[in-house]
Amino acid sequence: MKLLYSPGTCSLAPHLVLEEIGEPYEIEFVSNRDGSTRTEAFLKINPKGQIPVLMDGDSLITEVPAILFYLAAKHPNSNLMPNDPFRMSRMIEWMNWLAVTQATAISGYYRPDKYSKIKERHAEIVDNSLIKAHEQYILFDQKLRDGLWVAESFSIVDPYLMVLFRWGNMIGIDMSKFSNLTRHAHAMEARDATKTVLRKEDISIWG
Ligand SMILES: N[C@@H](CCC(=O)N[C@@H](CS)C(=O)NCC(=O)O)C(=O)O
Repeated sequence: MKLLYSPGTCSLAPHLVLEEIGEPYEIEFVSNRDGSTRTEAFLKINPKGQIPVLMDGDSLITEVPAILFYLAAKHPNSNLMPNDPFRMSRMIEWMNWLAVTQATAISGYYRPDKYSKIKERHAEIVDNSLIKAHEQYILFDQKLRDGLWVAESFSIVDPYLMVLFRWGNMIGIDMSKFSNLTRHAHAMEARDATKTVLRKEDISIWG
């Protein structure tokens, strides 16, 4: 299996899950910043022009949630998905929330040009992104008050939440005021797989 990734981006979530599974895998750096995701060769791999991409033999998988579900389903012994219907629905709820609402909100902070070609509007888009992201972190923190992990036990959505927590630090939000999210980030950081991947990507959760 090979993951096309760029340090600290959303590809960090599948990278963490690959490491959790503990079987050999490869990673290949494709920058999301220097046009590498827009080359003819890359667009043949992913016409959406984005990482992450997971390659497993002839199977090619894109979109963070799809990659995470693929990895969990392919490695049932790793217990990375709950069987209980309610806990499964909780995991999917968060997966959707992170991918659709929060990652989209934060993309406006980094890439306001995707939302308007008019440069004068970019500062407002960045401000709105920060406001929207902040609102979601408040809700995440409230929802996480009943337990350490999102779906009672550790699952594929927890690494993804850690990625989005890290992004909060990166965009200058004071994440320390979210005590439940901070506890979750510390629990993630304590895992061997997380330590290995943070070292490989040469990044920190804290900014
Ligand atoms: N919905 C996609 C989002 C992927 C995405 O936004 N990837 C970013 C890095 S986090 C990227 O490759 N950006 C380059 C670009 O959009 O030009 C997913 O869940 O995988």
